[in-house]
Amino acid sequence: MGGAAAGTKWIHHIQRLSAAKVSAEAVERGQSRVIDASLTLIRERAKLKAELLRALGGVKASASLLGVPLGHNSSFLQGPAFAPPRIREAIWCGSTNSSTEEGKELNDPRVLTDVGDVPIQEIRDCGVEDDRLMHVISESVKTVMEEEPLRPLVLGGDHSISYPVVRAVSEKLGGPVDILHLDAHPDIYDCFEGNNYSHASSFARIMEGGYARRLLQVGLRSITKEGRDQGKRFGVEQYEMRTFSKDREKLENLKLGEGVKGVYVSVDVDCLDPAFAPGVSHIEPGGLSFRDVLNILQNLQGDVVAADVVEFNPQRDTVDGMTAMVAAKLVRELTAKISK
Ligand SMILES: [Mn+2]
Repeated sequence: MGGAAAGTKWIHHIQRLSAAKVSAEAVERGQSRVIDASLTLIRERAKLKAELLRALGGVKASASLLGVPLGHNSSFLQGPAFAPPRIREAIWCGSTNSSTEEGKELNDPRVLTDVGDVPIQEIRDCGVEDDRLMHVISESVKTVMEEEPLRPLVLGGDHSISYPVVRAVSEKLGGPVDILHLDAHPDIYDCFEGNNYSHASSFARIMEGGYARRLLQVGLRSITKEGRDQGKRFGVEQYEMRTFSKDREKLENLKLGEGVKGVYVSVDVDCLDPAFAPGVSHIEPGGLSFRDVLNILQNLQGDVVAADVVEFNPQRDTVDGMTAMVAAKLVRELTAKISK
């Protein structure tokens, strides 16, 4: 599976529908109904979870998992579409306990809830194109934020989903956020292989949209001239692995989000060295250790309003699901940052 061929594998159900002589009006009607039902699903789940927290009282912010099983905007493998259920399974794996490192109890619904997945495949099955699909993802995120005190902790999916998620967070909060982006790649191509929504272009869309004031990219070690040029163009603070030992002290003591609407954290699992996380599409040696990432996250000062963990590819994981556990621990520690 690779390149354009992979991109066509799941899409264009619309062609099947038109081959079956379904009218354009009927297709449009079907798409609208499916999208309405999808948003209703998320809205009702979010409400269900939030009602309990509001009744319990005293919760200022609570992480709520929202799965976005989307893999077709990847330039290589599409396995990240299968990640959300594997990450959930690993979060609750009996091999470990339910506390975060600093002692928050994940079994407590005031700390962590789950509103399920955006039904990406079902929406695409009725021929919905990406402009509209991205809009549905944004609306789903806003729907979760509507239900205070829930804050979205998004399970990808490939990295293309960060664009509609950050857009929603910024629009909902009414201004830009600061973004801490951990990744081997800057994902800031103007357009990649003809796809504006490519997982390699999501941060170009975010910066163009004005959804971020500061964007800090950490863990970079696969960056082209265009990646650096685009970084300069958008004023991105790019921290490359080759200078990490020099930058470490600064990155392990970050203070972000002052004067803006908060902090968004986007973690591409491939920010980690493949020794720690082999289950990713783009194996890129020379990365961060898991403890480096935890030091950066745990010491981060700022109000984390939402986050995502993306690009875990279960189809490339070890047989014992090691990377699933790694992704799950990232989610657990991000939960600790968000919930209060
Ligand atoms: Mn990456």
